[in-house]
Amino acid sequence: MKDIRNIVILSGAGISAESGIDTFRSEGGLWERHRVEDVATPEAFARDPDLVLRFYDMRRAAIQTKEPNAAHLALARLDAEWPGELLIVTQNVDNLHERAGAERVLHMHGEHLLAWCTACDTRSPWTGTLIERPPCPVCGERALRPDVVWFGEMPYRMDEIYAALREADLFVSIGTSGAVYPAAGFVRNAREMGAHTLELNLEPSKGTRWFEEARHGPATQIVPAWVDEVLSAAS
Ligand code: BV8
Repeated sequence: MKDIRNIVILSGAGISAESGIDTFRSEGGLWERHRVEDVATPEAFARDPDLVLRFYDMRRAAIQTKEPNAAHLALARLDAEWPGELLIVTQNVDNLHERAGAERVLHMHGEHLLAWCTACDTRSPWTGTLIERPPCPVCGERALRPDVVWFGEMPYRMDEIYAALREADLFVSIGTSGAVYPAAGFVRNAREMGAHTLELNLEPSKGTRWFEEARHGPATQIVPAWVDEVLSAAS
């Protein structure tokens, strides 16, 4: 731990599971009840916008009734106390990292609580619904869509992510199945750059073989324990 200065953390749906937010691939998960190609692709939005807008209106409402858990709070503490570089790259579109107090957070797949106007290309804070086609607060056009990255679309701020991976001494993946790219490839990028790699997940992920170290269990247990370890080693 002594020579660890720069940390990159990748989080997925598993870190928010114990806050009551559905994951995608687990028993009864989102992708069991909805076909990805029906609700999370630009083609689906063109084909049946009501189905897609209702899907995201439902999830946007749901996350606003949930609270950050001990794993989110532990990462917020690490963000506040870690003396070196730290970047929390999340695949999650919920805002529980920020609600827990974390600041160095990057949403590579977008955010539920933003609406993107496809007419004037601005993003506006949004807590309500989009199904009724409300006007854009900036240009007035009724051209708002969820500000999330759908399959086949380019994730956000990839340059910043690759730059942080290049400088990372430690790459930690939390609560993700490693099923979706380019996020699932970050462990190999980090490893090629000489970073130590650690998986914290309920069970081995699809990419578990790429990690030098893995700890398995509920995020609310294994993440606070790991953060205590890291901060006590740093002091
Ligand atoms: C792109 C936003 C071009 C919307 C999402 C290479 C090979 C094969 C395919 C591809 C490839 N490159 C690109 C593709 C295509 C595709 C892809 O990966 N398809 C997969 C299905 C094979 N990727 C794309 O289309 C991406 N765009 O590639 O553009 C490009 C190429 C190169 C470089 C730049 C651009 C865009 C993908 C983004 C799609 N949008 N989300 C929304 O949320 O609705 S993806 C969405 O699903 C999430 O954001 C997340 O990324 C993914 C779900 O994964 P997880 O978060 O891991 O959740 P999951 O349920 O799967 O797993 C939960 C894990 O937690 C489990 O392991 C479980 O054990 C664990 N867990 C559960 N409970 C707990 C726990 N752990 C701890 N504690 C607990 N309590």
